[in-house]
Amino acid sequence: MVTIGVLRSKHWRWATDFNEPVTSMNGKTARNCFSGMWCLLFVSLFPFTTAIAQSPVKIIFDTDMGSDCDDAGAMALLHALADLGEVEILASIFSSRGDAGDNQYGPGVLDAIQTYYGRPSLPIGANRGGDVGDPKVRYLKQIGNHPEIYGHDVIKTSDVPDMVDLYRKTLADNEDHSVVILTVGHPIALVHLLRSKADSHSDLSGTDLVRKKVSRWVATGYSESSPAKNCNFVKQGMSEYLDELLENWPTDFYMSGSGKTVVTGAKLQATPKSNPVREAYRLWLKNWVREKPKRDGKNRSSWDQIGTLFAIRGTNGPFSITSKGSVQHTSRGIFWDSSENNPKHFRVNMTVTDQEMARLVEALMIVPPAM
Ligand SMILES: [Ca+2]
Repeated sequence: MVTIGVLRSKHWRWATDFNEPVTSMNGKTARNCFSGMWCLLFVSLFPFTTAIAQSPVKIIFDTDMGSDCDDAGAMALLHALADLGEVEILASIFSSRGDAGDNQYGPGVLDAIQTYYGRPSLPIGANRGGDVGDPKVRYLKQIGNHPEIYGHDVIKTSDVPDMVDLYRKTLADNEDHSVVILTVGHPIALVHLLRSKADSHSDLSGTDLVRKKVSRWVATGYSESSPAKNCNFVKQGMSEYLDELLENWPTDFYMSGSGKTVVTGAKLQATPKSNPVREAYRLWLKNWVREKPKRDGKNRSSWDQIGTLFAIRGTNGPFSITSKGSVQHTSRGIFWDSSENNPKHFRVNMTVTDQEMARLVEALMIVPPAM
């Protein structure tokens, strides 16, 4: 509990306030708090449950579950923070190619995890297209097609609404400027959302609906200054859509690129075998107990958990923001360009060591469901 609650302050601020140091209740910045004895004092004086003073962040979770296991880890962290009252999960979206093969079972994995955490009715939407997403997945059918183990009832892409339909319904049903969109995979759904027309959910075009309802888009991707062909934003068919998305996206956009050297997952072995997140890691890492050294033993990188943590805690978590700059896309890939300044673009930075972040992330990944 100490590890989980250590960076939570009730003074929650977003957007323009990001440029200022966030002051916690004892007058120290979040970064200083984490690294010193102030942490222990803070947690001692303010138990975690009493530190939550504001409404939970409303999130649509958009994932390419299957090509890596950190998506499953991010869902575990997301649901743990939902159990703690920090986030309200509005819907989940499987936006990787859902047209054929094992990718069809992506929605089944989302439902299995949501059912494990006591949210079996949480809406799921899926990509019916086949041009964006990793065709190689390691655990979708093995989990999604086994409701007798995990107790879920959504199995395949054909069991759920189209991703754009669910996006539009969810946005229309919520207050203006209240929804955070979190993508931890290829942001292809957002391209089609912006292109969408008025329908039974809303008279607004996709772009106008996003402008009215969304407060910010947080993405896991890449934020270094040298161009790279990032998996989420450039590879697997996404690059041809990216310029259109970056040019037309109407709200603030936060890019989180940290996580490669923050390794987590081994502690999931202590959770029940009925935990589908545990199974996702076991299957993705293939031989969980006898791991390949390059994957640092039993662990895996944590890009998606870090983006998720930021989407919920912002600079009240172990993060800072770079506001001057812009996400750029060229034939060499994407990068953070400090010489350009797009006022809607923000780069997310970690303010703690890899080991400190790993401890926080993994502690959240193994919290038992609250039900
Ligand atoms: Ca992912």
